[in-house]
Amino acid sequence: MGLRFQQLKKLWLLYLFLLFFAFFMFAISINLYVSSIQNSDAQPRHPKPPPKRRSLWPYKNIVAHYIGKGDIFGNMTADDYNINQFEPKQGEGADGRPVIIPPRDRFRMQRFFKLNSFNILASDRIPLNRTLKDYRTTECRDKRYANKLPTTSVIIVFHNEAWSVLLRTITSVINRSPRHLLKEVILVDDASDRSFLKRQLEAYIQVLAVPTRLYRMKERSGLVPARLLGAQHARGDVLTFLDAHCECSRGWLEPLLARIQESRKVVICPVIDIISDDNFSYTKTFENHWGAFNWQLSFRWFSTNRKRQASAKPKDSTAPTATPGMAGGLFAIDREYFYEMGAYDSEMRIWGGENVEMSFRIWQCGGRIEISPCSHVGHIFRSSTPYTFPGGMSEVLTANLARAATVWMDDWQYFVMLYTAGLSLGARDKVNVTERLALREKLQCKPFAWYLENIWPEHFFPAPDRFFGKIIWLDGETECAQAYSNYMKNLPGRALSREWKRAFDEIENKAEEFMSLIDLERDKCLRPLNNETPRTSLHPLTVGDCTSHSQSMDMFVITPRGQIMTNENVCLTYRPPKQGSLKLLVSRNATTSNVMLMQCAIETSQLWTYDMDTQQISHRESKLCLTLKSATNARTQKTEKVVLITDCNFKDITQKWGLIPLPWRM
Ligand code: UD2
Ligand code: MN
Repeated sequence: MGLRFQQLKKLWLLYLFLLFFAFFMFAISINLYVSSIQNSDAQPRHPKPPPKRRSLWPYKNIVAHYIGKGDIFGNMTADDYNINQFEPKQGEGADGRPVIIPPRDRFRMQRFFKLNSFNILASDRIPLNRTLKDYRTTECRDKRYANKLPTTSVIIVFHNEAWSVLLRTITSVINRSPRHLLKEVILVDDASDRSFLKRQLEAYIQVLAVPTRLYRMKERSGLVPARLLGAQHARGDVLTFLDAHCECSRGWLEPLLARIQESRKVVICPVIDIISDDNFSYTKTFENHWGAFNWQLSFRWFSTNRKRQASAKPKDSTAPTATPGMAGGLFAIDREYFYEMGAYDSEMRIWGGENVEMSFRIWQCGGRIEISPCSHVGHIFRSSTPYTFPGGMSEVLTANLARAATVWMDDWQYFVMLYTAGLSLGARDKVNVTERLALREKLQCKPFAWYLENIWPEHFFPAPDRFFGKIIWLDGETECAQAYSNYMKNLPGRALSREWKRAFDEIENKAEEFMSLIDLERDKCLRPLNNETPRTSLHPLTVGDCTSHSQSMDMFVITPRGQIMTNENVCLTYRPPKQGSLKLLVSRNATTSNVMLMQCAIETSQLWTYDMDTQQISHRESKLCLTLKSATNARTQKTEKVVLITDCNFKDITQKWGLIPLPWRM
């Protein structure tokens, strides 16, 4: 009897163990599955600004996002697609706090994520009027605005937006805007097919405290045609555009309207805070962010200090900052000025490009774009697109970008077409932009060169007084390296000139010859050590093959002052390793290099000189030379070639570099 009991007990234990093990494996596989659908990468997408937190280094780049590929709705059914599970719980998400989904709902949460590319279960638990903190600085809170400000129509366009998210956007607009300033809310449905966005939405908006009207596009067109339809019906003095997944925080509207009252030629944007796509927490971002575009014309945030050009008083922390580019979704503009300036390019479809076009157009045609630090609006940044892209995602996006580039970028249109994935010079012939060119003529807009020089002087694009091309390592053996060294060594007066400009001019004369001599297999070009885009943090450098990767970072722009820049606003930077916290950063990169690619700033650590006589590139301040060395990777313990700076020695073959220009304009 005692024996049977013992055996039974063992069996039970085994059974329990197996059960536990099976559950464990199940949980792991679910997790793996979910991360696999969330991490796939493909097309470029809008980046979110970084949350407000301290960093070790004052300049940093902003993480960008990539759209997941694959079929959008996976195993979702029509019911899943049309179901509205909004069920608010008192106090959930209050003050912008995150929502925690109970374990029993985790699987459903992951399954439904794909429908909107955000965690709809979290949103469905938060009341429409959830509280947020006051994200403004004391100065902003204390600022008094005139009682009589222009009125505004808030225009929200959407395609298949989730119910709770759309209505929370509208509710936050109504609850946090002074009633006398908010003329109306205008919704434009870009041919959604979710059932709750039909009658149910129509009925809901009837009872709102502010007149709210809904217009529908006859067929799916994109955010530009939808916003144009909304604008047509607007009666407020100012048009305020918002995405359909935002939350306006306290005091968001007055600074925008006040700035337009001050100057009707200002297009004014709020600070865009982050609503988490995962738990719907609201995170404040830095107020001193501004934006511009990379070589592929994707919008990017930057955080280096800019002069607050908008204000007469130099130290007014409430004054807006001028920004060369706008994110595109959230801004206010005087209604008449919107039309005077050519509204939008109505040929732009679905998504993308319109923010590029508007940024260039407003600045080049005499207006301004600014960000008001006192206006905070949260936006859900998603890492993939939840909706369909009729016409194909890259086709639509490149057609929109080709229109913007052809109309506004003059010589630089060739640059973006040559070096942008998806665009080619042929893209130019496919677009008909006659009307937009006539608009540019009518408004007597300034050239793109003016925009770069005056509005975005920190830019990292090529320019007539800059070098653009590859930096090749002159190992002394390849034909190209030899031809280059010989040419340089025989230039009269070369030893006296340390001017980059002189070098650029001399090289330009021989550009074609050097380019034809480059041997893609044997010549070695300066480039980042790792293959990823050095957009975030710091990246060590090496030399590698000189193949022209369209998006890669082995193409450099050198300014006459000696900044060596590349795409994404990163610059060749001297990082002395023994400097307190800097040491930590360098060692995290797991090599011993003291030269990195990192965000450009006007800094002596980023200024270099070129000696035509010895073909050395040296760091101006320390007078150390750029050298190719073998180093041990601290993490992998492998020996790899890294570029760093060491004492100069004109005989040292590992210190010789050549500039090979690439064409960038016609
Ligand atoms: C950003 C902008 C967005 C727009 C876009 C470039 C922010 C916060 N957002 O991307 O406003 O400028 O860059 O084009 O700056 N929509 C339609 N029809 C469509 C596609 C989109 O109505 O065919 C709506 C959509 O429901 C949303 C808005 O347009 O309300 C913007 O779309 P998004 O949120 O997918 O764009 P986002 O934030 O990635
Ligand atoms: Mn959006």
